[in-house]
Amino acid sequence: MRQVTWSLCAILCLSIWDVGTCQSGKPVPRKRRASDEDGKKCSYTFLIPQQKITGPICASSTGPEPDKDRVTRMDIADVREVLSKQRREIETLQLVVDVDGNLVNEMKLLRKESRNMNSRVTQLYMQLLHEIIRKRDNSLELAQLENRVLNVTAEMLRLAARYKDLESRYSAMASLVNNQSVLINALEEQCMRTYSRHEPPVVPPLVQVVPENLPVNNHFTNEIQRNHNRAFPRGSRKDSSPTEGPFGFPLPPQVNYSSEGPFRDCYQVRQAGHTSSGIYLLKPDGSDRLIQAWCEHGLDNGGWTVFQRRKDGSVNFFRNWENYKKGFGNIDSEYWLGLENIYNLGKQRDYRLLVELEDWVGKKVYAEYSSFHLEPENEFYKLRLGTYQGNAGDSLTSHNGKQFTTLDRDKDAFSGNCAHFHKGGWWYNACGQTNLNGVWYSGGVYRSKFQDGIFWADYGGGFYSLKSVRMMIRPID
Ligand SMILES: [Ca+2]
Repeated sequence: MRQVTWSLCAILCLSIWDVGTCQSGKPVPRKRRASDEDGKKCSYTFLIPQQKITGPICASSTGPEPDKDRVTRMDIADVREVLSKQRREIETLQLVVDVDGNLVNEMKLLRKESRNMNSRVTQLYMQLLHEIIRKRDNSLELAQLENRVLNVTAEMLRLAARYKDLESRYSAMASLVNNQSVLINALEEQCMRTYSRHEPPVVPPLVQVVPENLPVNNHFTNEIQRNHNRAFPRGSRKDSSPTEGPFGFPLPPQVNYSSEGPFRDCYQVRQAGHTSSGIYLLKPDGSDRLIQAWCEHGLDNGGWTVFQRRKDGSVNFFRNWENYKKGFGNIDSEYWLGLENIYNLGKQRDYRLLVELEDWVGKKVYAEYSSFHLEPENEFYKLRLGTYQGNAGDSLTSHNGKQFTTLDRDKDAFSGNCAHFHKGGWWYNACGQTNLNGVWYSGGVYRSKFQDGIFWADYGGGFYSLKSVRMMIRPID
């Protein structure tokens, strides 16, 4: 029974094996049957070893097979050999599969690494692109700067050429001027020679210098102070302070401007209650013009209308008739109120005139005239004065009754035009003992061919130019 079982197992194994071998087409010469010539079917012979039968016998329906189909030990050995060979091949294949698996992993790693590398390369490419764009912008900017430098350089060259051209033209002009100066000098000399041959030069007589009144140092100061104490009886201001001038004149006030008015004169301004000196609006009776004038309220109870002031040489007084008629200058500095305005003021009522003079050591003197007014323009603003009192000396009475003369209108008693010699406008005689509209010289004594400074002959002489001057009027009390 055990032998039958083993035989069946062997046959089963062989049948499985032969199915595989037949399907793979390998020849098995000793097991092939005659009917297998077409190679598609296999048949097997079952070999049952001889054994001693001790039980019932199972008979095959087909009967015993011939010997040629029996499986031998050799066949089994062959089968085993084939099996081991197949196993080795399977192992080999397994190894190959393992190797392939490793390769796949490596490939995956490589792909991942490749993706990273691609990302990195893209990033670097963008950086490179950005850098290229930046450099290109820098290049453009550099090119623009270079163009600008070139333009500036060209402009500099053009200016240099222009400067050189101007320089040469200036040299030519300077040479021409020099030649003309020489020519003018020659003509002047010729003119003077011709002039001197025919008649003596027409020059106004110099006013007499008054040595005792020269404002020099202590002697002058004491003299003036003494004169003042004697000759200024009204004492004007009771509230004089140490900061005021020697005659109670206040220090230069701050500019005060009032929009009230207009008033007929500064006396009316004072009567209206204004006590601050400054600029006020006036409109004299019979005049259709509003004017501004400086009202002095810090002197002798105030109410003085200032129509002329010199203090620093800031205004040119060598002007024509029209200027002197209408007025000029700055009200808070040097100015001339205008002949027509002075005429209109003076015809309102009876006025007196105060002339205030200051020398270069800070001392002030005055000359006062008991009455003052001007004739109308058709009388060329003839000066009308009353009697003198004061400590400056009377240098104005000699001008009383004289008409006004300017550089373009000669109404003086001199053969020439006094305004030309004294460089101002005034009621010149022939020509003058005073010239308060002359040239403002700094320092007092001045050098000039003619007496054209701001002088008051009786106070310093004709060659001492005063530091400051004011002329003002107020109604007679
Ligand atoms: Ca004349």
